[in-house]
Amino acid sequence: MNNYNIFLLLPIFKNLKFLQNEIFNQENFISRSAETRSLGEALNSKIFYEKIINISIPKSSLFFSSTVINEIISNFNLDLIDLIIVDCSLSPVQHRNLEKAFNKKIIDRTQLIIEIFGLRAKTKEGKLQVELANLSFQKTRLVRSWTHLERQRGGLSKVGGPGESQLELDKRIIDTKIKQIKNLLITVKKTRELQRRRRKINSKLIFSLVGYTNSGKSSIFNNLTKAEVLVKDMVFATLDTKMSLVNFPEKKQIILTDTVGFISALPTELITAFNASLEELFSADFLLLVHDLSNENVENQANLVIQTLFQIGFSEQDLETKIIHVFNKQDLNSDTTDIKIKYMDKFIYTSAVEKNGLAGLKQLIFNLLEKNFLNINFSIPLNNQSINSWLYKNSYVYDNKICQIDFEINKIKVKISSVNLNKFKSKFPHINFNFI
Ligand SMILES: Nc1nc2c(ncn2[C@@H]2O[C@H](COP(=O)(O)OP(=O)(O)OP(=O)(O)O)[C@@H](O)[C@H]2O)c(=O)[nH]1
Ligand SMILES: [Mg+2]
Repeated sequence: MNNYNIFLLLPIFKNLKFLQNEIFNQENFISRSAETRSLGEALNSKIFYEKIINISIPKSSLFFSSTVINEIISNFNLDLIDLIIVDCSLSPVQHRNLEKAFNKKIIDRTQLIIEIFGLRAKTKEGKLQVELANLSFQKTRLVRSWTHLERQRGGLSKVGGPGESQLELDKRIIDTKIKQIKNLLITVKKTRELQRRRRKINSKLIFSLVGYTNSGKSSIFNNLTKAEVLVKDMVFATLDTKMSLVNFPEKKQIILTDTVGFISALPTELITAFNASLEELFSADFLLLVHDLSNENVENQANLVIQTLFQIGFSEQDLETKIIHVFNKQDLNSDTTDIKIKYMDKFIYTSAVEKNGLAGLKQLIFNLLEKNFLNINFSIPLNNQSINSWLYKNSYVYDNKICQIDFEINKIKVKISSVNLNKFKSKFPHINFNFI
């Protein structure tokens, strides 16, 4: 989808009963509509017309009332439009009827997000995941329209017909494709697990940048790692997880990962399909939750991210210990007095663009890293090269002297991670040491 002229229809609901936590309400309307605009533009297209439509009860057959539809047809020149985006979830019936009424291609919010993910996916895994999401979405459409046809036939569901067999055939084709993709993704998942295990063996702490789309995760990632991940003022700039080492004093290192951004009403098809990427978050020792302070809806966005983390399987205790809030874009707004967010145990303010607060963020990470290290005094038989070189390779040696009492012994003081200390103990069980 490229260079389309888009007509954006933004429903706003008067009756909160119909919100189902995903549609517009008066409270978040402005930031939600700005977000949808950027979603539309993410298709490399132009928002040509835009209309806010007040709705009290959505019509089951057309979503909008026929008065609204006629008004749109007579007030706008639809010939200039290639695509209509309706910012909510449409049922298959509403979708089909609206396309007929406007005689235009229509997509709803779920399709829009899947479409953008499709444009952004670069790796084989990313592409497979988007295809899986798309097929799962199509499948629900087929099943629902099938139910609809059954109802039309007055409940004679056992009687077959040409429409029925075509639908069954389509459904079978989709099922086969879904199975194939799932099998391919299982292989990808196994490789990831292997990589994860290897990383754990390396005993480096993993910090994952998570947060709402466009909050500045990649900007922070690039600043801390000197990598060059695409940074852009657009939603879902990052789709595929990126990973890089960050160096600290005393030869310490962490692994930093940059991940896909979250958004309100992220289609469940996408959450399921992107499970493999999202699972990557579980190996994180800490989650750097990046917030965009310049967005007036920052509190809602933060709560949504936390809610999504719950949804994918993090426990309350995980989040309490793992979350570090990073309030980014401080250059645009430093007033956070009204923001109420959970798990505020650890937090920091940054501006990735003006490079403020990044040294503080590194210090915060370093302090957490320090907590994970132990100060040990080893007593090593003099000139035992293998133990010496093991220690120099796997720990930070800050003192190495011949013992003043027993001249056959080297006293080596190090900072070592608990994982590496355990390795040392099993490799060299006869060596004495004490904690400093
Ligand atoms: N003023 C200001 N702009 C920032 C700051 N950090 C990031 N930005 C801008 O915000 C936009 C989004 O930044 P990204 O780093 O791509 O955000 P992201 O969270 O990785 O976004 P997705 O990958 O799309 O989820 C870019 O235009 C950045 O230049 C900041 O501290 N201050
Ligand atoms: Mg990014």
